[in-house]
Amino acid sequence: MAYIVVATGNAHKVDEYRKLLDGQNVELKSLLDYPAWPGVEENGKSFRENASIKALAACKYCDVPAFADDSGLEVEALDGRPGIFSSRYADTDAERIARLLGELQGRENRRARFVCAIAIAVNGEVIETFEGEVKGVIVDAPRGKDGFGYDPVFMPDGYDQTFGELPQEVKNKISHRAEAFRKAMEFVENEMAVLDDDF
Ligand code: ITT
Repeated sequence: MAYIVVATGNAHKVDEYRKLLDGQNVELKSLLDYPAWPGVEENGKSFRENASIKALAACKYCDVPAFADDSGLEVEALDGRPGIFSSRYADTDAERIARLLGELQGRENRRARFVCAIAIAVNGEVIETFEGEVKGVIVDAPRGKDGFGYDPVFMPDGYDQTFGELPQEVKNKISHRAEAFRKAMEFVENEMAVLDDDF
């Protein structure tokens, strides 16, 4: 069976992608399967740039088609922060959430969106990037134990539960990652003739 590498060391992302790929005739590996992976500096200025940097580095290192996801939370009242620095905002998920809630204390505007950029790299080249988003609000205190990152404080529009409370199947239908991935899959299916040798 053909396999593809998702250029992430984040086990939660791998889990979400594995479910999104359910039923496809492709095996998913991640950088967790490459313990000697040296890492790559995410020094891009946008989600798309960072996704491209990660996808390209993994494609070259693993010598197979790779895709990468750079994602994060943009908060309106913080002028879009933490944005591409969502992972680097603090050391642990609990600290990231505590810092976010601290910065939002007393702010009326709780609007935020999760963004995900996916880049696909084949034969040492980034061939396309895709973006997805999900809009919602930041709640006052963490709710729910599911998901990862900022999930317990993010409530998507149209729901009264956070991503930490909603079943993973629901998050995987409406999330930024799911939307970007749907676009990526559509592209791969349409371009299959070109990519057939590689996928
Ligand atoms: P890789 O670079 O190895 O993929 P990472 O976790 O560092 O792993 P990013 O650089 O893309 O990934 O940072 C994304 C951060 O944004 C992530 O660590 C979370 O804090 C947050 N984030 C992204 N998607 C999320 C989601 O679906 N739910 C909650 N938080 C999310």
